[in-house]
Amino acid sequence: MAADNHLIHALRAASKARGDAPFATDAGGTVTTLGAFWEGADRAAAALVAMGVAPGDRVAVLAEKSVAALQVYLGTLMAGAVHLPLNTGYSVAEVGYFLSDATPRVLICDPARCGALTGVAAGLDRVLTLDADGGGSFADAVRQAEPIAAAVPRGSDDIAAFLYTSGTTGRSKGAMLTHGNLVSNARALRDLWAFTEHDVLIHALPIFHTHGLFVAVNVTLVAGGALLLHRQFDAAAVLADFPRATSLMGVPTVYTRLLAEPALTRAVAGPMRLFVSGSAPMLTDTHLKWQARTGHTILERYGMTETTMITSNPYDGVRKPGTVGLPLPGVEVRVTGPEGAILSPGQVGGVEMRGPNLFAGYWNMPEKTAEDMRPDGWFRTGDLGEIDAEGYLTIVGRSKDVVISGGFNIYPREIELLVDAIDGVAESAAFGVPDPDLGERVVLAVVREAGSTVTTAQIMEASSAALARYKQIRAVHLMDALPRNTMGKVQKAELRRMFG
Ligand code: MLC
Ligand code: AMP
Repeated sequence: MAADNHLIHALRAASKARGDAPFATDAGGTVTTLGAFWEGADRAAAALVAMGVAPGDRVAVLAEKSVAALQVYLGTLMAGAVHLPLNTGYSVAEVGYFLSDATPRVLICDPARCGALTGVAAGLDRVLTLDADGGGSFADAVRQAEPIAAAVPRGSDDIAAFLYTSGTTGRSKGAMLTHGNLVSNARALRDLWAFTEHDVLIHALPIFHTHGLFVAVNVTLVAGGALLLHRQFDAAAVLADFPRATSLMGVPTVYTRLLAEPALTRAVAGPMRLFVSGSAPMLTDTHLKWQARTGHTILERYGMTETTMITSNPYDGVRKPGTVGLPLPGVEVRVTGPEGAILSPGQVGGVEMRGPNLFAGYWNMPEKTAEDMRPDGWFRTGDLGEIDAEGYLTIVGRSKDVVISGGFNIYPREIELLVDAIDGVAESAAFGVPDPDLGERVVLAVVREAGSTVTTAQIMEASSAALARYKQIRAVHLMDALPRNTMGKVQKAELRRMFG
């Protein structure tokens, strides 16, 4: 039996004896010290245990970014339970799927969303509210709880979190991440990116994904640094924080939107220490514009939900625009051909990785896990890439049919299944086309049944109710037939060429 709680031990070590140091400053300027932050997390843990949450139970959270929401994350870990964050933009039907698949014991949700979820949350033990200003029934329970005496012991192989990632079949898969996965990645990134207790990170990303939670929050905590919390990304507000920050993490859209701000100058950005980008490919053009405007070279890294971070450009050393850098210490990366042969530098193939950051598998989907995980521990990422002579990886495409819009992944199959079910639709194909702001946006080609009068507006309307906003179809094109190859497979590249 583990004597300690592996992840909490790692995340909390740098806070010891620094209780008065600032940890989080929210949009209203309220500062929470490290001491107050952890005390709140201790109380959240006790409140969850008092509600009957036991080791291994899932605690689902659908809440806006706030200090209290971060305390729920850590409190859940301290209770020995599994953190299950959900995108606050999910539709009721989407949330219903996650609740039925992960069967959490408790759901903590934004009061604005809770009412509509009554039906889909009916099977849960408890549904509690938490708003971004620290109110709600869960917040009340936290205030009344005595701090937990000690975190429930958990070892490195115990599950810390479920993060849902969309699937090629249209059904999302719960990636199970262990305490060991998250500890190894947080420490590796802290050391690689030289994060210390003097760092102040601007945090304007959602906290229901790897980037905003396990990269931004875990790295800051493990280093003992501080966060400037933004409710959501607003370019002017982020820029206004540069003088009191050291670092920023963003998806490429964050950087292109900042570049559109006339106030972004070398003088404003100069004192910052580090700009990190990831979650989607950054154009070399954006790298070069950022260098010219600010004098800084963006540090691009690459990762995914199942693996957290895999590669990173160096902090000291050459950051090569267009590449995602070198494998993190302890992580192995290789590129393979269709038969699994390892390819030489410069050859394009499937990117595979192996390391302490690789997840434990998909919840309740052993067959899906086996599809992507080789018996010797190598994981097929589904990305296509090449490694250069110096070991830098470049992502050149994806073998999986996914659209990445503003750093959010969208699986076309999920949209096609919905649209195909609309009366009058014979078949559909969803695909991504380039978008100057979001990188890619979703477009749909539809073939109607003979005699059908269903309109593009009706198709957009029928699908929008069931999907989170970020997955919405931006344009519908009616066609007589979808372009197919001789195997009968829809040619999405051809559709992109026609409508891109
Ligand atoms: C918002 N919208 C999007 C969208 N974000 N549509 C498509 N793709 C997106 N990413 C919708 C809104 O609902 C709105 O719809 C309209 O687009 C315009 O909204 P906006 O106000 O301009 O967008 P904004 O809210 O500013 O969001 C843009 C963004 C955000 C880029 C800041 O999408 C974001 O925070 N992305 C980060 C995602 C992320 O953290 N990914 C990491 C995954 S982890 P309407 O119709 O209402 O006007 C991972 C692993 C790794 O990938 O390596 O990190
Ligand atoms: P997700 O499944 O949401 O975690 O998204 C992971 C995917 O995002 C990866 O498989 C890549 O396709 C993509 N990705 C992440 N970082 C980068 C990057 N720096 N460059 C290109 N693609 C990236």
